Amino acid sequence: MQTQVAIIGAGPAGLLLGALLHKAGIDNIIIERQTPEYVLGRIRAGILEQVTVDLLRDAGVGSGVDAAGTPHHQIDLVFQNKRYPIMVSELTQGKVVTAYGQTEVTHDLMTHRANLGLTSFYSADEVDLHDIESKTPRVSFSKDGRRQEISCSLIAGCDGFHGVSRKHIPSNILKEFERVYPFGWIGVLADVPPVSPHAIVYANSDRGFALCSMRSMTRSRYYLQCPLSDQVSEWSDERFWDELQLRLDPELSAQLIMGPSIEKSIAPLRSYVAEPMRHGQLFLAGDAAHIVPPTGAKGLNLAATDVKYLSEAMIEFFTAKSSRGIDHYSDRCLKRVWRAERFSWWLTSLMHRFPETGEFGQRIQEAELDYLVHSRALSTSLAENYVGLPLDFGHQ
Ligand code: RFL
Ligand code: PHB
Repeated sequence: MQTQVAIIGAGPAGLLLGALLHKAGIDNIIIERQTPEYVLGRIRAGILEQVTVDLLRDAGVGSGVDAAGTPHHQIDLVFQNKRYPIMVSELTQGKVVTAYGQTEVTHDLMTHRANLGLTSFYSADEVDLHDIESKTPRVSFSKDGRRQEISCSLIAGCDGFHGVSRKHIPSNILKEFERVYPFGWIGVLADVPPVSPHAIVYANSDRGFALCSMRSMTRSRYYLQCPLSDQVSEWSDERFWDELQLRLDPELSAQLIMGPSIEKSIAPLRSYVAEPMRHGQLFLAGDAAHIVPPTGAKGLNLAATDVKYLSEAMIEFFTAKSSRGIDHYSDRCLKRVWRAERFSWWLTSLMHRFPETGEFGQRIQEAELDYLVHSRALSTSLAENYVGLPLDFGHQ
C-alpha cells in the first residue's frame, strides 16, 4: 500500500489531522491499535478552547460541538469552603471555552472519516516504523494475522503517551522532561444534571482537590484527588459522592444531584515533554510528545494546536514542495507546549494537597488563592491561560 501520510493512532489528534489533510487533497491512512469501541469508551477531556472548536469547524466536523457544546464564560474556585467566580470572558475580551466531551469529538471525527470512505486500520497489532530517516519511510503492522506494509512520504506519530512512534527517535537525540505527581484523580461519569452547568468548579480543600464538570445538561463528570495506590473497587458510588460533598462549599454540596456512576476510573497525573517533536520524516503530535496534568484542561487543546501546525506544514510540503514548515514544526509547537505545561503545573500545584508540604503548604495555597480571587491582574492571568493564549502570542 502507498499513501502520502501514514498516521499512527486514531485518537483526536490522528483523526483531526486526517480530516485536515484530506480536505487539502492529501492522501492519508490511519493505523490504530484498538477497536473503535475501545477508543470511544475512554472518558477523558471535556473542555475545548476556541482554537480547538474553530479547527473542528475548519475540518468540516463542527456541527456536533455547535449543536451540543455549552459555552462557559466563567470558572469557579473553591477554597476554605467558599466559592469565588472568575469571570473568564470579561477578563479576556469575550473569549469562552466550550464544554463538549472528547468522546463526542472523537465520535464526530470517526463518523466524518467513515462517511468520506477514508482508509483506517483498527485493531492493528505490532505496529512498527521503518527508515524514518529516509525519504521513503514505511509502517508495518499485523491485521487478522496478516502482516501489511504502507509506504509513505511522512509519518505522523499521534499514538499517545504509550505509543511506539516516540521510541523511534534515537536516545542520543531525544530529550525528555518529566514530573510525576504523588496522587491521581478518580473520575465518575453519571447521568445526573451537572451541579454547575455554566462554570467548571475547581476546589482546593484540606481533604484534597475536587472538580465539577459536565458532558451535557443531563450528564455530569466529577473528579477527586486520590492516592495513587487506590483501586477503583475501593470507591463505591456512595463513598465518592460523600467525599465530593465534603470538598465543596456548603451551598454547592447541598445542590449536588447524585446517581449511579456509568464510568469510574483512576488516572495518574504527570507533566512530560519530549524534544524534538520531529526526527527525519517522523512528526510527533499530541500526547505522543507531551502530557499535562488535566487540571488546566489543556491536553486535548494542545493536541489540536499541534495538529493545526502539522497540517499546515505538511500541506506546504506537498503542495508548495517546501520544507520550510516541517523544518520549523517542532520549535513552533514547543513554545506553546511549554506555556501550557507551565500553566497546568501551576494550577495543579495550587489546587492539590501535597503530602510532603503539610499544613504550611495548605496555608500558602490559601493565601495565593485569596490573592488571586481579589487581584484583577492574577485573575486575568488565570483567565487568559484558561481560554488559551492567542496562537501568535509573543510574536513580534
Ligand atoms: P490519545 O487520545 O491517547 O490517542 C492516541 C491513540 O493512539 C493509539 N495507539 C496506537 N495506535 C497504533 N499503534 C500503537 N502502537 C499505538 N499505541 C497507541 C491509542 O489506542 C489511541 O487511540 O492521544 P491524542 O490523540 O494525542 O489526544 C490527547 C488527548 O487524549 C489528551 O491530551 C486529553 O484527553 C487530556 N485531557 C484533557 N485535555 C483537555 O484539553 N481538556 C480536558 O478537559 C482534559 N481532561 C484529560 C482530561 C485527560 C485525562 N486523563 C484520563 C489522562 C481528563 C482526564 C482524566
Ligand atoms: C472534564 O470535563 O473532564 C475536565 C474539565 C476540566 C478539567 C479537566 C477535565 O480541568
